[in-house]
Amino acid sequence: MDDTISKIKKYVRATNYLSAIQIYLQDNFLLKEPLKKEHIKPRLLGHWGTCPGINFVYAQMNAKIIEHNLDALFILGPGHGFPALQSNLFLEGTLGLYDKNSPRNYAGIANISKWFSWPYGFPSHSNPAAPGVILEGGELGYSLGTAWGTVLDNPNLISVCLIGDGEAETGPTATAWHLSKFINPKRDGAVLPILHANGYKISGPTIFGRMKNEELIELFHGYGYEPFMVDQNHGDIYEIMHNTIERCLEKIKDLKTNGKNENDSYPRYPMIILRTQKGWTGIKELNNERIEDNCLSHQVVGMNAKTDESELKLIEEWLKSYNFTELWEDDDFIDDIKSLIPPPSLAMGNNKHTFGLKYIESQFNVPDYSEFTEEATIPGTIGSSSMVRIGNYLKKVFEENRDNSNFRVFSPDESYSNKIHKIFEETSRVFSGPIAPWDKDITEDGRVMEILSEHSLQALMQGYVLTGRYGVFVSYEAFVQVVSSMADQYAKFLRIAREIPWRGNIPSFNYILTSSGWRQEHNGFSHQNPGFIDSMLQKQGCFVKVYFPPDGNSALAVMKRCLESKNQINIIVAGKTVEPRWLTGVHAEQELETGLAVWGFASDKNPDIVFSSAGEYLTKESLAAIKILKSELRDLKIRYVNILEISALGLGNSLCQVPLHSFTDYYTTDKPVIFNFHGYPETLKQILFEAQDGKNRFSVHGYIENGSTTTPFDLHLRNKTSRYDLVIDACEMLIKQNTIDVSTADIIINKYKQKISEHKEYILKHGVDPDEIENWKWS
Ligand SMILES: Cc1ncc(C[n+]2csc(CCOP(=O)(O)OP(=O)(O)O)c2C)c(N)n1
Ligand SMILES: [Mg+2]
Repeated sequence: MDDTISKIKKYVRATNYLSAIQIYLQDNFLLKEPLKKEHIKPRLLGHWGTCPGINFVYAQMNAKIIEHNLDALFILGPGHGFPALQSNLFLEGTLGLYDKNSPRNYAGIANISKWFSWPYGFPSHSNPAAPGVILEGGELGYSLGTAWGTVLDNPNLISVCLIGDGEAETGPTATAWHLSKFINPKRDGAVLPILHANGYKISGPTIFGRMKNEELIELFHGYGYEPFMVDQNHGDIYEIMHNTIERCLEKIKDLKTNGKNENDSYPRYPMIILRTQKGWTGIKELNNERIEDNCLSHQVVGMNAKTDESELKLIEEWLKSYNFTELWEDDDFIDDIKSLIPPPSLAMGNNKHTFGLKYIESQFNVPDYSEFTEEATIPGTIGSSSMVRIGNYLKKVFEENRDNSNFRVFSPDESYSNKIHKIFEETSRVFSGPIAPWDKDITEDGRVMEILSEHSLQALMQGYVLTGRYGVFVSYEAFVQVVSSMADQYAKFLRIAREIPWRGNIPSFNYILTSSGWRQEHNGFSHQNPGFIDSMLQKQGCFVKVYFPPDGNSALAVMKRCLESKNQINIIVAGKTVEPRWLTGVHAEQELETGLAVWGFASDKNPDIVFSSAGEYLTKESLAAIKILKSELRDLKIRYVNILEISALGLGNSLCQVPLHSFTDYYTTDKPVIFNFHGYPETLKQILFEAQDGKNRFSVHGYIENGSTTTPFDLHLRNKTSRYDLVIDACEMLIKQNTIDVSTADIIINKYKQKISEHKEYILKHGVDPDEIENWKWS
């Protein structure tokens, strides 16, 4: 063992050196000549403090991977420690496999150093261009949840997750500790969480860093883990870590063989609390301030090295302290170090699970949905619930992939309330804790992840799909906003990953946003927020697609399309209430081809005005408005255009897949268009911006942040998306166009203004919408 420990020490010395030179040097990489100012980069960028701990863990894991042939991947929470990760990828040779400029020789060292944090070079944080990386590490908090997602249905995988002690203060990390309670030791792999208690974050101490060892052990024991302390103050930390990882691996093996201990509520997974000094082995003191073992080592130490002789000297002494030339011979690392490099198939940076579908052999069956479609040949007559349709279909998806074990649904306690509970005829919610006889649809081998933490679900699903499996995240529309920022980080990761040729395809990340604000009139204002799609539609290109199926049949067609797609973020906005059916399965498929369609049954040739809508509730109001106008103005010619899909590129899927039909094919060149949009009007306006032709002919209605506990129709009135508001708007537009005269228009406008005030009186008195609204039908 002494021999292994001494090799690990050399390995870490080498990676510490490489981490540091990436931050500082643009030349003289092996310090063959005395360090001069011109060797220092003009702009010093990077984070040193966290690097030594990362290097320490990576090297220790390599020794164990070789010893036990482990299938292990590495998830780095503090992605700002990228110089360390890069050093390890370089040393183990993975980087050279994917980047021809970074072979394991002097030219490779020069390349990673010169180009680290350099314009058009390597980014400063871990990123998708680095092999093995499946987490954009810039926004902290998501490593642990992502790691648990990777091991679901991967029984032999161990995901080593290094969590910063600052990162551990975040909400998403706090909740992710609980994810072990949804892990089935036999069916799933294991995460080995390592809390990197280096004591500091950017500019101060961390909560965990200042807790006593006993307090930390009690905390994590209470969370359901078996915590192991690895502390620099307890002896040779290299030896302690080496032995501790061994004990953790034994513990994981024991859990997999024997399941949870009968004294425990949940499977008790091991975790490590690693106390190292922040900036360990770096500059100890500068300007009479403590640097090593203090937050001042967080970023670049000696920022003035290029101009200040004494700082330059300090840096030279520090770099020389690693004696790198002793670790490097014949243009490669010495044998002691190379002996700790796992074979490429086992190297953490090259772990097959981190390449999406590239090396994953399992099949995923996306079944036909026709058996779930409903009769809709007479549009608008009978009702149906999109979410119930989707639930029926998802049950079949589970059925058809029973043997593949590569599909899961992720939902914050809402499978029932979001009406997809049909899936529980095929699977159940997973829970590895005690299950009471009266608990419904909960087993230890279910495939539905229900934890009331959108953060945990988002992270789990990221880990799951990035390792080549399939999923659907079903959320209340208003509360998916909780993970807006995470989804944004994921979108950034995906956007770059799509351009990296050696990364495999990734199953799409599918969201279903339901319990729409338009039918949250009973829960009130807090439950009304269509903002998630707004931020996601800022993502340029066509890898984020938002679908607004207008009814149950189209919801089925969209769901299938999303499950089949790759490398996208799909957002389906679908209601759960019973609403009119408009499209047959065939019509739904046709509309899906273009993403928007003129609905013939509601349209005339050569229209005077166009109505257009996205979202089932808004579609119903638009069609009801058309009916009213037709009854008031018999000669008026109207067209109705349904919008099924939107991306940042515009309405419809045209630019992404099929040739773009001209915008004017749908919306004419000069006629007024009244949009009724599910989300904020501004969201649609930003997409329509390029279509604006200066004629002021577009009027966009949508959610304008007026909500309360009220009736469904009153929500439309308050937001001016009701049929009456649309009729009034249409008349005003038609006056401007001289299509109708002012006096005719005024009569209609006043009539529907009157209707609006009568409605308020009616609901104040009766508490519900009038029958003509509640039971409105198209025909
Ligand atoms: C969610 C989030 N908030 C704030 C930051 C800014 N930030 C970057 S590094 C850092 C400190 C991280 O401390 P820790 O997790 O302990 O990492 P380490 O000590 O290993 O560098 C902070 C607050 C961030 N990246 N993400
Ligand atoms: Mg820290």
